[in-house]
Amino acid sequence: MSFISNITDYTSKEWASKYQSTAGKHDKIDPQLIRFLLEELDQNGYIILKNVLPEGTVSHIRSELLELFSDHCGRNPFEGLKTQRLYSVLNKTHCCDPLVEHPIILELLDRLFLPNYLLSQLQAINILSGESPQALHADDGFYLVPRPRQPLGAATIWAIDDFTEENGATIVIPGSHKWGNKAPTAKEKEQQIPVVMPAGSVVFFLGTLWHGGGENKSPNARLAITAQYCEPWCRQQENFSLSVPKKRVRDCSENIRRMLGYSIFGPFMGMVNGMHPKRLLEIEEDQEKLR
Ligand SMILES: O=C(O)CCC(=O)C(=O)O
Repeated sequence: MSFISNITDYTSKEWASKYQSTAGKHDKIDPQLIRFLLEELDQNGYIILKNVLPEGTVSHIRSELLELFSDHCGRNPFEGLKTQRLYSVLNKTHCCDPLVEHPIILELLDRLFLPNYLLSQLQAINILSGESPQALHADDGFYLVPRPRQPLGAATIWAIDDFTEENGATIVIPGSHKWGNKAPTAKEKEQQIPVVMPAGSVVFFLGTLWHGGGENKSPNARLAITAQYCEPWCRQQENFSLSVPKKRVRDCSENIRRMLGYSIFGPFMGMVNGMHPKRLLEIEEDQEKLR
């Protein structure tokens, strides 16, 4: 029994025979563009892709999301006392799905993380007029692996309204993804810049980058969608196994099902009753046919 000659032999083996992995099967993007973006990402910790979404898509998403927010704002300054957050987005609308699985984003994630990386959370964030700046943080800081290190997660923030210096554009500290465990000093905070970009654009950044929501000094709200991703062996922030019913999962694309956790990280992390989790979707489908 010596097929395991080192530790990666163990984790790279996928035993599932019926449910072959669908990782990396999305539309391919020009490799030169991806190489260029990865270099910039390595240098600054973030990249901005401008005008990715057509205007019609942006206005459809805006009107759908604005219907779904309640009047409630955040419960603490981190959530934002003048910020509306829409959680459990996948249970409420599928209008953000194309953003979650945008081919450029998946192509970048394919290069950064192991196959069958996961969606960690999806939410819409509406920063209202008068909101204060959010505390700067690094999204994968809850994985208690000492820094500096490779990111264990990455995030997108899609602008559904224009992001401006006045209306709460996300703030980033370029290069801070390379820092150690310490938080930014007052001097280092002087390097922070707002991610100014038109509606329909996206900022993609590594989980190790220091960033936060900006102060909204404008009279209008700033709407955004954030999808965050993590390595396939890390715990997701949103407990999708408990929160998204199988019926709802079946309405999602294969990419999204895989990223919700209907996939395994070799040899068998993510199993259900010793089997591939996709089997659950099939069982439910079969039961429905019998009804
Ligand atoms: O809304 C933003 O621009 C950033 C929000 C953020 O980083 C967070 O809520 O963790």
